[in-house]
Amino acid sequence: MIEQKIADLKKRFLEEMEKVVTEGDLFDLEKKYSGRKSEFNEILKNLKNLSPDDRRKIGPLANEVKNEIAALIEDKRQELSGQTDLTAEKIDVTMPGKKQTVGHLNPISLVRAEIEDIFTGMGFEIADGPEVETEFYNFDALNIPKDHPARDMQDTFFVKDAELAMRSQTSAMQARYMQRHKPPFRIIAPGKCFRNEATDATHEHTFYQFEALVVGEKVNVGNLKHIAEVFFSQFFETDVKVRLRPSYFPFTEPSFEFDITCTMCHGVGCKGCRGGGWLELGGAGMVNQNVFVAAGYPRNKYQGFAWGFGFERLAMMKYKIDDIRLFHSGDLRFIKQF
Ligand code: FA5
Repeated sequence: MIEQKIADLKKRFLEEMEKVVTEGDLFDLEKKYSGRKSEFNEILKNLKNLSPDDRRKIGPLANEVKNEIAALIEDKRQELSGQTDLTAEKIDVTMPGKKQTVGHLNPISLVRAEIEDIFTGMGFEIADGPEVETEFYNFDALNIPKDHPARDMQDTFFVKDAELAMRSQTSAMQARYMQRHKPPFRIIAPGKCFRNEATDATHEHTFYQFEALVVGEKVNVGNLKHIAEVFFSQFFETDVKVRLRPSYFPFTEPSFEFDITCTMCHGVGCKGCRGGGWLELGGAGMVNQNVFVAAGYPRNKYQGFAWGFGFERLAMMKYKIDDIRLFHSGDLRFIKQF
């Protein structure tokens, strides 16, 4: 009799299982067939009232069916939860995306990345130095005499109560680097410089320069000119010629003012170069032997060239920007163009 009851129960369970659609249905079914108050549990509870013989027969059968039901319920649960996840994770690939606003790089950063790219491509290393400098590196090691006007408070920002200055030129990196490295080497040193001057369309109190310094036993002015021409031609993506005019810097001998052919008219003369065909770019020269000595090298063993150009000037030429003050203005109308 009991065997029949168990068989019926199982049959009913299987029939009802067929109809289970949701996790709620399954929950009810589980309660009905294997819950504490289920018919099945009643049967199990009553096993103890059976004769030992019946108990031996019915006990294992009841347990078997009980486990079978539990396993089927578990399988169904897995199946249903899998389905639920699928619907929850459904992605509508046709939905339009959310627009992400992307920031813009300041043209100075663009120019810097490009300069570094071109020079590392030519085997140069990038050197970095402090923006607050000692007077030694900013002036003394550069052969700048104590009474030189650049040391005047009107030109340089000094740090109060300390023999420190805000670096007024990246040339301050020259002796710093040379004290730690032996020639031959070629580096560029890009970075911020500060000068105590009134700002106008072409001057800022805070601006960027990049120093080039190439030292070896046979470095000459021809190397300076050639490397500069290769660099500028790549940077402006056009054929650029370099012109050196005599000038004076305490840390170079000879010293040059450095011009390049106008990138718009290629030297013919146009509005951009005020008809001259040339654009003035910065200072350059052969490293003064006094600088080598200050950095700890023997006199007359090495030769080197150096230059210092302003980033802003290059960015202004490249992107046709007519006021240097725009770079640090924080004006989004400006920055969003890059
Ligand atoms: C120098 O600073 C030298 N150290 C350059 C040098 C290096 C010569 C190595 C020889 C050997 P000068 O003061 O001319 O030179 O500045 C060089 C460039 O820095 C300028 O041509 C300009 O592009 C930029 N610059 C200088 N002052 C400012 C300023 N106030 N605002 C923006 N750019 C500036």
